[in-house]
Amino acid sequence: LQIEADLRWALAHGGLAVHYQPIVHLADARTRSFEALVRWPHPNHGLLSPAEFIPLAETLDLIHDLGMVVLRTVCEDVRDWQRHFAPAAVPRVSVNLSARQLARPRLAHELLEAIDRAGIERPAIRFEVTESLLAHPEGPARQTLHALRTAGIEIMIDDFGTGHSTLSYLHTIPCDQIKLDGSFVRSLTEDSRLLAIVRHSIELSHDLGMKVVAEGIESEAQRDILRELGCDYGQGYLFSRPQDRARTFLRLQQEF
Ligand code: G
Ligand code: G
Ligand code: MN
Ligand code: NA
Repeated sequence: LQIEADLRWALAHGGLAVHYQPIVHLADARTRSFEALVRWPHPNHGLLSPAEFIPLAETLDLIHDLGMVVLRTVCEDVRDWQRHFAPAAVPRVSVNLSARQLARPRLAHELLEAIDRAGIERPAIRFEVTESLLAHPEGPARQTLHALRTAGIEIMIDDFGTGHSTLSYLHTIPCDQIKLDGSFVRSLTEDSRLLAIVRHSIELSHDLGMKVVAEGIESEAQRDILRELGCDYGQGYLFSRPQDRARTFLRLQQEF
């Protein structure tokens, strides 16, 4: 298939792009960190979203290569930003890890090596993992998360609330923050039961010593409710869409 050949080519020749979406303090809307989101500017099909090619990369067993390309790109961008701005002022960047990638026994070593090679401090990078991946608490994924945290790297639980085992893993899993799935945010203003679930999820996370990011915030009404509920951070089109490296640089210039 042509698309498969194209993906292999893009991976080997710098054909993927990483965009950055700000995660802001809900209190004052200042950028607190970024989520790295991969894009594929395809010569014939336009800018492809990861939903369109991550499954293909997994099928072709290219997901680890893709993940390492994204991580190396992010590390280079962070190093570049740290040269231009005070390193302490440069927000951390979270990188998504897929379930298939987390099954690799030596993953933690490979990730840490990439970060160290770039010459940036380890805590500059964070990783996001989906909670469905944590359903089976033993195995390499869990060891990888432990090893990363021991090395000073924070773990964020992505799409929180959409899995089937939220309460059963939460007390044992090594993580620092949760990202409340956008599906909870979307109907927050009309649904009092949803409101109760979100309120208690935030309270539960705080009791466990974790901060909360709400994803998919598109309206001021959603932001105001989440702020009232004590949610720490927000991400969504209300604040900013994911932006390319150049626009992200301009944002840093304006804010820091
Ligand atoms: O905007 P959005 O279309 O960027 O992302 C769609 C999905 O792709 C999300 O679930 C997101 O977590 C995932 N995703 C984005 N970038 C990456 C990446 O670099 N690696 C992996 N494994 N998933 C990613
Ligand atoms: O699975 P994950 O949570 O990493 O996916 C994040 C996805 O959500 C990306 O595709 C990103 O582009 C998208 N996204 C970010 N902000 C918003 C938003 O405010 N509304 C919607 N609908 N999607 C968003
Ligand atoms: Mn994510
Ligand atoms: Na997310």
